[in-house]
Amino acid sequence: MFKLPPLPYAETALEPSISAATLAVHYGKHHASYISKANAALKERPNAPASLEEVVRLAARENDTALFNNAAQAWNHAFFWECMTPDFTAPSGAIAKAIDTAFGSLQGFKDEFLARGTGHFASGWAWLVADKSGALELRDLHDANTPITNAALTPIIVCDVWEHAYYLDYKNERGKFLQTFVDRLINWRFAAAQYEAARAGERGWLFPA
Ligand code: MN3
Repeated sequence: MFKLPPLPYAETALEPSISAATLAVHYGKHHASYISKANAALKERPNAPASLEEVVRLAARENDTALFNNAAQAWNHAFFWECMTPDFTAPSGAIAKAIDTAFGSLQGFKDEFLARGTGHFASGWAWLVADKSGALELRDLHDANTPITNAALTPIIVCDVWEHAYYLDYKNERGKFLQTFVDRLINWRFAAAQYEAARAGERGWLFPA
């Protein structure tokens, strides 16, 4: 049985970029529901792995759609909360260099991430991922899909581009939400720790057991 992990900040902490009303529903209802539905699906699988990461991979391998969708959404949302902070941060050190190598500059990263996220059709997630060599790239994945099913990739940053992530605050303007995300919300300390894990061949952030 998995529990809804605590948010790493108060529901009001990201205002005005993300309102408490959005977080109350997004975290307290949507994320909580993915966890309870994943737990319900796991009742059908008495020998399921103990870690959510392994549950997601098992469900993907076996095409167990109900378990995969809910377990992956439970994981993706917990990771997404960690990718944001009320304290303004900026990339420095190794990840700053990797951003410059992959995108030309921080502005280049912001522009490409925004274009990926706004260009993504319908529900999904905009990811910054690293491979084992430390090269960064963007992936936009549909619905519940997640890079943790790809052993070659480590997730660095994600932004939820499902409408429930921004509709209360930005209505239909996903681009404005993504602009705020890249300009103000990204937790570059967390991103740097993920990046170091990727380069060291370590697992990075894990869903709380
Ligand atoms: Mn969501």
